[in-house]
Amino acid sequence: MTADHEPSVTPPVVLKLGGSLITDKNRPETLDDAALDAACDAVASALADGAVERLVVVHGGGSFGHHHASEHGVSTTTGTADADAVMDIHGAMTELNRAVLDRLHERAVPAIPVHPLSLSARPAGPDADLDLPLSSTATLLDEGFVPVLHGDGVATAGSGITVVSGDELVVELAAGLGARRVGVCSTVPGVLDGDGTVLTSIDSFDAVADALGASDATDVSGGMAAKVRELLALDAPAYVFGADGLHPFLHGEDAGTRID
Ligand code: IP8
Repeated sequence: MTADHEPSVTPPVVLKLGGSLITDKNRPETLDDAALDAACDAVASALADGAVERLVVVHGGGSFGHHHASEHGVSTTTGTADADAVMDIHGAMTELNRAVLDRLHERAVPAIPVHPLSLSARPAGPDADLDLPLSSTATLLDEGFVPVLHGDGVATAGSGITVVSGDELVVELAAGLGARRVGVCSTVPGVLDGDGTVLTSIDSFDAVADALGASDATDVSGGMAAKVRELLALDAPAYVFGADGLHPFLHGEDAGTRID
């Protein structure tokens, strides 16, 4: 970065790396080294070849956050007032975040952590939107960095600390930053119908509700149905894809299931 760096006006791409992709979700606090390396390779090459100018990365919890959240009985709707429980969950997520950052740095990606627990809040009321101030992330983008957020604990009016999922963060970031494309990369090749076939596109929740099952490992944030619901609410086209879809997605091509 130089002192005369001109902020770009190109809207950012928001990419979520699912916790199920980058960790071994069935073994506590274990990375999936090969998958994380491959994802970081794809991100680094898309930035290096100019396919993506401005990128925000969000990662999920996988066997880091979900394991601790589940042990302490904390979810997106059930909070805790126990500081030790919060530190277990947040500590595991910052450890995973550090691993993601390290691997991006090894590939010369200027990745900077943004920890939602320190920024964000859930106001009172069942329909209240997550409050995620975006000036830090927007300024990091303008300064040429790649902000890396993650599912985390979040201060919640009347409930102590609950979980904020990476998907909620993706929705807030995409809407608030005016993202041009949103990608959710996980271990499945897209959103599957009842026969296990990847749906090419989804434009209404009701049309696919029956086909969407629950996540099969510990996931306190709701699985695929919740993801689709949240992504449908966005203006920007969103894509759900597996590891093979990351390169095409970052290069502006369709990948997995398009949701809009
Ligand atoms: O894996 C949840 O994020 P997600 C993070 O995106 C924690 O649902 C703290 C369990």
